Parts: sequence; C-alpha cells; structure tokens
Amino acid sequence: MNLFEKLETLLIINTMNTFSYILFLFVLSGLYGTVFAQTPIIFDTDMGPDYDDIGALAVLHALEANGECEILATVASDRHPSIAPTIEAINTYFGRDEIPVGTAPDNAPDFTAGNDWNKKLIERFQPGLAGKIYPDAVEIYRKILAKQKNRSVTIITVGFTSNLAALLASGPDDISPLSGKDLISKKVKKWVAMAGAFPEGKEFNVFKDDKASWKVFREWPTPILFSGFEIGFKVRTGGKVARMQESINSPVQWGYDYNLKTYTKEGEDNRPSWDQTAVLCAVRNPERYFYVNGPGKFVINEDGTNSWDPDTDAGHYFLVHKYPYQRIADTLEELMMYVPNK
Ligand SMILES: [Ca+2]
Repeated sequence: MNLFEKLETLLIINTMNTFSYILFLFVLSGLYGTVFAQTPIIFDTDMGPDYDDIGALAVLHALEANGECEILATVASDRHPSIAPTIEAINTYFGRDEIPVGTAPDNAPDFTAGNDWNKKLIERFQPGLAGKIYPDAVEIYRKILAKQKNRSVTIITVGFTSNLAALLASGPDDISPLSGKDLISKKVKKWVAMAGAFPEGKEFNVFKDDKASWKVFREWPTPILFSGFEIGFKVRTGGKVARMQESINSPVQWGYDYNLKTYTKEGEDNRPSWDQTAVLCAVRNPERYFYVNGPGKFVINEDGTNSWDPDTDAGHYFLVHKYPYQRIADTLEELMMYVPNK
C-alpha cells in the first residue's frame, strides 16, 4: 500500500457524504502528483558483457513500482544482436513490455560475454525476441525527449557513451526542429553516469568507445553526476538474488545464479554493484547514501583516461563513499529482489 492508498483508507469516513469525499480525493490526487512527482527516466545500458546491468534494471523497475520514477525508454549502447532483446525480456518480466527499446549506432561496441548469458537468458525467458530488429536509440531519444516537459528528464547511462554522442551530433528532423544539443538542453534535467574513476583513472564505460566519450564529456550541456568505478566496486550484491526460488521464473534470479557460477572461472558469492549505484542515485537523493563532491570538471583525455579539475565549474559532480559498504548493498539487494505481481 503506498502513501496515497493509506491516506485514502484513512479518509473513508462514514460521516462524509459522497460529494465531499470525491472532492477531497480530487484535491488529494492533485497534491500527490505535485509532491510525489515521479522522475522520468531514460535508461541507457550495455547489458553485457558484465551483468550488473540486470541488477540495475531490476532496481529501476522496483523504484518505478514504488511510485518513485517512470521509465520512458530503455536503450542499448552495445550493438550485439543479443543485447536489446535481453533488455526487452527483463522489461517483460516486470510487466512493462511496452517500454520502447532501442539499439546503438553502427560505430558502437559490439560484443558480449564468453559464457553467452544474454543468448541463454533470451532462449529461456523470451525466445520469440531472438533476432528481433530494434529502432535506433537516437530516434527513441529524440521522440521521447521532444514530448517531455522542459528540464524534466533524467538520463542514466550504465554502459558506453555511444548513443549520447550520436544524439548530441543529431540534427533537426521530422521528430523535432531542434538539434540534438538543443533538445538535450531544453528537456534533460541531469545525466547520471556510471563512468570514470575518481580523482583519476581509466574506466571501461569511458574508454571502450573513447571517441564518443571524448565528444560527450566536453560538449554535454546539463549537469552530470558520476558514480565512479570505486563506488560500485566496493558494494557487493547478487548472492541473495541468486538464491531466490527458481519458481518465481525471474530472469534477474536466473541471471545472477548463472553468472555468479560461470562469469568468472572461480565463481563468486557476490559481485560489484557499479550500475545499481547509478540508478539509486538518479532516482533518490544521492546524499541519502553518499557524499556528493562538486561542482567541478570531469576532464576527459583522448585515450579514454580521466581526471578531475576541482577549480572549474562544469556542472559535474561525483559520489564519494559515506557509509559502510554493506549498508548500501542491503538497500540495493532488497530492491533487486523485487518480484512483480503477476
Ligand atoms: Ca553496464
């Protein structure tokens, strides 16, 4: 029962006549919409080779079910043909198969894991999606952004920057008279990126498509919050998810169970939560869980390495650990274990 339902229950008072009750509910629903506005989200994921993206998408669906966000679109930043269907299979499990799914531009990374988990997940849960052709992510970004309120949308990337570079480079078209950059400036509130290492380093999501990152991090027109390598690396989750009953028939449970056993040679009990930390801090106030450092400037180099310039305000921020790692792990894993009503 959410807050609105609780309030509603409290208000079913016998003495209230029908008209005043309806009027009261009407006012209350308006207040609810204003005070508890859901964050509109576009989720941009490589969904492979690594599998923390499964956990991140599960967290996002749990937060949506809890009334905290609205998932507008889910797009792939990896072109491999098994990536976009994996995203759709997970959305379908959560009862949200109508969420638009898009795929990355031609020059984006195109690969998946050695243990073939994407293909196996599709075969097991949504075999009909194998080989499905998806629209370009940039087209989906432009269509969705054009329809949203000004400065309302939060973009979450937990993979490469390929789609955002292509969106930035896009020109006016039938969808919108605005350039990609103008559309972003007008409609996007912030971008939360699992990217980079702080105060300096070389991180996978940044260097894997270094050309795209070189463009995006120097030209992006809205604030960016970074959840760097060192954040999710210390937060270990997945074991409890893997041990959930198989009878719930969940691609999240299966994905963690299979991958914890086979993704690395040694097998693992738990694993880093890089992508889930970004989702959590995009939807909820990040200061509930971490310190937020900034503003400053994320300095990107052409070889995909990065550093941090604290003396320039480019509207960039990064997370810093604040609590014992297990406290964040518990919050995330509870969300990852959300099971939708069938
Ligand atoms: Ca990822």
